[in-house]
Amino acid sequence: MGGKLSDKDMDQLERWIGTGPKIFTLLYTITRDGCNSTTFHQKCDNQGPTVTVLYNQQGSVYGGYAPVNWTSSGGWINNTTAFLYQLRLNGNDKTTKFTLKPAGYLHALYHCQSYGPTFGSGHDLPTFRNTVNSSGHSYDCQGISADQIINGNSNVTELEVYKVADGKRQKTVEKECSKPWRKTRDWNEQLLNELTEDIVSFKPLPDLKVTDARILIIGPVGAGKSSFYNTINSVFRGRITQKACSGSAEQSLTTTYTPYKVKVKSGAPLNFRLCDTRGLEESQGLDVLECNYLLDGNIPNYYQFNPTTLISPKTPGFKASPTTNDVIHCAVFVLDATTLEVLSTKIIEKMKGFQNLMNQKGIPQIILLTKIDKLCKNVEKDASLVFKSPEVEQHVEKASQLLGLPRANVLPVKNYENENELDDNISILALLALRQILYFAEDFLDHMLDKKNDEQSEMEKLKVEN
Ligand SMILES: Nc1nc2c(ncn2[C@@H]2O[C@H](COP(=O)(O)OP(=O)(O)O)[C@@H](O)[C@H]2O)c(=O)[nH]1
Ligand SMILES: [Mg+2]
Repeated sequence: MGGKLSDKDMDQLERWIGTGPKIFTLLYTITRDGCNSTTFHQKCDNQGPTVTVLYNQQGSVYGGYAPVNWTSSGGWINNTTAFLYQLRLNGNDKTTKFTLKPAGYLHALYHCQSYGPTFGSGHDLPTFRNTVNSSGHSYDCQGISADQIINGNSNVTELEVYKVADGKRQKTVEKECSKPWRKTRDWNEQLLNELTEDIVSFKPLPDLKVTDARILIIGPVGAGKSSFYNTINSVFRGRITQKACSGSAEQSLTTTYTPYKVKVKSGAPLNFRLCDTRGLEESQGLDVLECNYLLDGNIPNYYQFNPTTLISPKTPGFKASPTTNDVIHCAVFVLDATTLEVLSTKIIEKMKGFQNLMNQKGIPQIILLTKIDKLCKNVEKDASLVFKSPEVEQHVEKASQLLGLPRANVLPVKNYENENELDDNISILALLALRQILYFAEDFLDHMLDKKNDEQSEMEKLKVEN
């Protein structure tokens, strides 16, 4: 059975010890083995390096690292690599390493049969006694008093001693994350290249004379709509780009209807447009009527939305007879994964209103679930873990329920936002989403073509009959 020390704590201790990867094996805990020095010595003597961890009632976690054996024969152990540390205060991370004073006593540890693990002369950190001694003077306390570390409470709820040996740990995340909730191919350069090729070679059906698949990007302000375009553009440009203004303004930064093109490095444009629009504020923001015009292709490219007057057929530039090129072929709702729970009912209702229109027109809908890096530390570090993260899975489920779309239509992404360089895994995730969006657009166009052909043959039949 494992102890209470998390992987993150072990990572921190490992860095402090500073001699490479370590395996932590629980030797002794007071809640399991009882709080007495005889048992402590039975279990922990002559085990080599150990780390002692104390957990108190106030949520403080602290302790000491002993680089040599504990023994039961009394006396001081002089050593230079032992240290004391704190990991948490009030349940929050607070990491400090207290090393031995260079010119002070090197009384790092005190061995005594009737004591628990004891650090420093004074002692700096005694255990199994009622008091915490702040008169210790072997370790450099950096101006932090013992009372501050334990937050005024010397009652511990647990004390653990781990044996620390060289070796690579299998981290809990890897264990937890071994089974994906959505299957994808192996994530490697080959997958990235294949996705890139699929998207570069994408062409809407020639029979419909559609040059570009038109994808409508829609969603609340700050969800990451502009960032998604920037992410896709960056992948194809081979460097981080910021063509679409992104930021964290309360009201929509984007107020024009911009059908962004994406170009590859050589400058050749790809055959789709990601149409950025204004956000979905509760009051202002995109309106159902405007959405209907957008879907039908009435709104001209680069139209500047007016916050006070709605577009109408009288507005200059209004496309009264749009072509198949102008209509929307796939709608993408962009939702911030971290705010799904707090989305206002007004905004949800607004999106459902838009969905009604899309359903009437048969336009496929996708949810792009952004900021998944903020849901899960593992995903933040490595985007390829996305389909193994239970947090992401839960949020995908939640998003699918919110708009009543199948789970397969919810595509998690992590946009480029804080990066200076491209990352293969972030790019793969974005391209997986984009390819799916293009496939849906293709299905819609295919359906339009069938309809057109059927209508034509009906007409011909009628001609023949007449
Ligand atoms: N951590 C994180 N931040 C993101 C992500 N996508 C967007 N952002 C940030 O969210 C903020 C709003 O993004 P923006 O694209 O302007 O949202 P828009 O209003 O929907 O166009 C910006 O500060 C972005 O840097 C993401 O996937 N992860
Ligand atoms: Mg925007």
